[in-house]
Amino acid sequence: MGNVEELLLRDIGQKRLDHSLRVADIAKELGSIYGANLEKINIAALLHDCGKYLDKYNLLKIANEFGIILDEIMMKNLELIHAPLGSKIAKTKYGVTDVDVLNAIKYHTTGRENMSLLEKIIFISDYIEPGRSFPGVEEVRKLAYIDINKSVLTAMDNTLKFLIDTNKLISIETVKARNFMKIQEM
Ligand code: DGI
Ligand code: FE
Ligand code: FE
Ligand code: FE
Repeated sequence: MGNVEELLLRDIGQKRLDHSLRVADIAKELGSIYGANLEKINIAALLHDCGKYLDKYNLLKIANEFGIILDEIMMKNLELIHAPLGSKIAKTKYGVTDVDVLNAIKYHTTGRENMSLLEKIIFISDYIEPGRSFPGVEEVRKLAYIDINKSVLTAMDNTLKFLIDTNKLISIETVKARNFMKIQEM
């Protein structure tokens, strides 16, 4: 096991690490298809959930220590915090300096406008890795290998429907990201 994997095992546990390894496998497949840097993909995928290890009390405390500005949506959906927090942990604990990698981690849950290829690959690999069974995931899985933009847009639409159906708040970033992909498509 690599050093990164050992640290991750301690931080996020075996189940989350296994998920991250599956994300990395898919992300590298997509990276070869779309011509992205496989080393960056690997480290972004392995680390994308590195902020997910903390209990809720510590989550808020540590997010605060890292200077993460929490908006009301994040305060009411603590799940959203692990992405920006993970980006900070990737930088400080794992020594990642590449801005594209850090952004892929930061925006892997909500997406954002004008995502880079690396950001899209991490976002969609997280959504389609073989452990996932969301409604509609099969279509997104197929699309990912054919048209990454269409797959990202479809995943975002599915997530928005899911958030409405489960009475959740929707992050502004999630809406902006989806509208951006939709406008590009039109
Ligand atoms: O950390 P993972 O479970 O691997 O995956 P993730 O970081 O993509 O988190 C997925 C969850 O995030 C999923 O249940 C949907 C949720 N999510 C995505 N956008 C939003 C959101 N939740 C809320 N409340 N608001 C959003 O805008
Ligand atoms: Fe995540
Ligand atoms: Fe995701
Ligand atoms: Fe994940």
